[in-house]
Amino acid sequence: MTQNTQNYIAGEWMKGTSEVENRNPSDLSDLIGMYAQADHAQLEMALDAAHEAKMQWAKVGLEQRQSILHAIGEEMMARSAELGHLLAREEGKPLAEGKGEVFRAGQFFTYYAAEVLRQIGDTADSVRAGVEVHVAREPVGVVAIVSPWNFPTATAVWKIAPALAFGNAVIWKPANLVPASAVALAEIIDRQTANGLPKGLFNLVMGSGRDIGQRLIESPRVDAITFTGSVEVGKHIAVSAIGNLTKLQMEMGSKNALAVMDDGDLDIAVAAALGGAFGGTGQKCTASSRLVVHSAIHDEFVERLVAGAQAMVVDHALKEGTQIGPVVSDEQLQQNLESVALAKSEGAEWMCGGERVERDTEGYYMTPAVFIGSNNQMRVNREELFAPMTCVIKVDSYEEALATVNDTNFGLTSGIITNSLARATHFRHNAQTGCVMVNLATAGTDYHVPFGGRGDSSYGPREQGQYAAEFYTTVKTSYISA
Ligand code: TAP
Repeated sequence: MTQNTQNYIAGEWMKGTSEVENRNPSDLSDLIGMYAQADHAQLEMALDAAHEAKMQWAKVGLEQRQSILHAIGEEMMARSAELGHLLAREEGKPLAEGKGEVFRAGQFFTYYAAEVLRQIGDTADSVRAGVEVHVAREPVGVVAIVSPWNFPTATAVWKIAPALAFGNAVIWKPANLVPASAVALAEIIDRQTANGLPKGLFNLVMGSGRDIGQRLIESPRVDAITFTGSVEVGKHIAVSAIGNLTKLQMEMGSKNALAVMDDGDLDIAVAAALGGAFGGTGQKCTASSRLVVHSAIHDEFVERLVAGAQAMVVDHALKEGTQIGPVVSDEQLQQNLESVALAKSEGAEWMCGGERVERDTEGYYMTPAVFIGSNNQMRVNREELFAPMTCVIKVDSYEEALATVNDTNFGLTSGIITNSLARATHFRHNAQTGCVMVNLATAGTDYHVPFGGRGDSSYGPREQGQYAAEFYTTVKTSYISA
């Protein structure tokens, strides 16, 4: 279990000038700890250390770099039950989801350990006789990472692992709601300083987004910013980054739709809808908050969906058998209850859930909500919910379903349930999203292939897989006269 509650800067654990309370959203009487908030001077120390350490990292042989990344990943996977417990305690996701997230994050490290050796350049003949051309990728430099609370370990690691693999230094500002899992990860990375990881290559600065986050993304000493979070904060970061001409990558909000066709398998459809809408308590960028359902199977689908939602166990995240934990904070709970009220006021028909519930412990529990009779012009179907809540939109044809799926400012994921190869293929080609799922939930993605969206969902190069090299490296072309 994590020992520290401090920032990790230049390879040292450091107190901040103030502290923030971290409580378990399943049980508000459970104080996880008081966590240090970095001040501006400490951020400058982290920047100094990162610039120095990236030069040392360049001198570390690739096999050693691989072994360091591998060791981090292996430790995360080996300790996924323990670290998943901490994550569940801090963020409120059920134990199995917490463990799964940490294990997957470990796999990111071992995957990027392999990528270390795939960084080979190109050569070309010059148009000039006697001149040879080399094209190589070099690290972009010092990378600022700003991550959200909903997948605190996974979203951070899918940035930290490629950043280090491709030769960069990192300054990580996690969401202030989830400092414990951040510190636990920093402790694992810190252990690798004994194995050659330069001190200062990885730095953890905790604090609020408005203060330390803002200062970090505004710093001219940052070479690249990668952000996952809300569109609102993303747009704000973009203005600052463009002002400094800082390289930028962002993954933001979404409004994913799952289309359920009359020729689809209803068992698959109901399972995909329940998992997509309510997995992660609906607090995920890939959540199926719109279910676009063909009228021919609408009533049967809704009956089974509602029965499934009502049967889900909403309870303390650390209890075995819990399927939906609490939402992360009181602010999020109030926002969710407002979304439920909004759906009702806009004329959607309430079927179940959307109510605050009391459990043995004081926490932020809400039952999974299903609405039907909604249309795609309702605000509730246009704005991201980030809640255990979904709205059914009834359509009469595949064409209407596709048009509805695409009628959004976002474009992260979409899905279709169909047994028609022709429809699946047409949907794959015409859905305006970065990820498309056929006969699967809109959630659940792999780590070795790109992840990202279109529209307001994403900005800049894709994350994950080999595509991450686009963001974490910069290309150098050398001309050599023999
Ligand atoms: P945000 O409120 O946007 O916060 C994200 C991060 O930005 C936090 O670390 C936050 O710090 C920080 N931040 C806030 N204001 C800042 C500023 N002015 N300058 C620099 N950093 C600042 O998002 P959230 O509530 O944590 O997460 C939910 C959102 O993330 C949803 O919209 C969701 O869709 C999105 N998300 C997207 C994806 C992908 S891959 N598309 C994945 C997960 C989540 P604090 O800790 O102080 O708030």
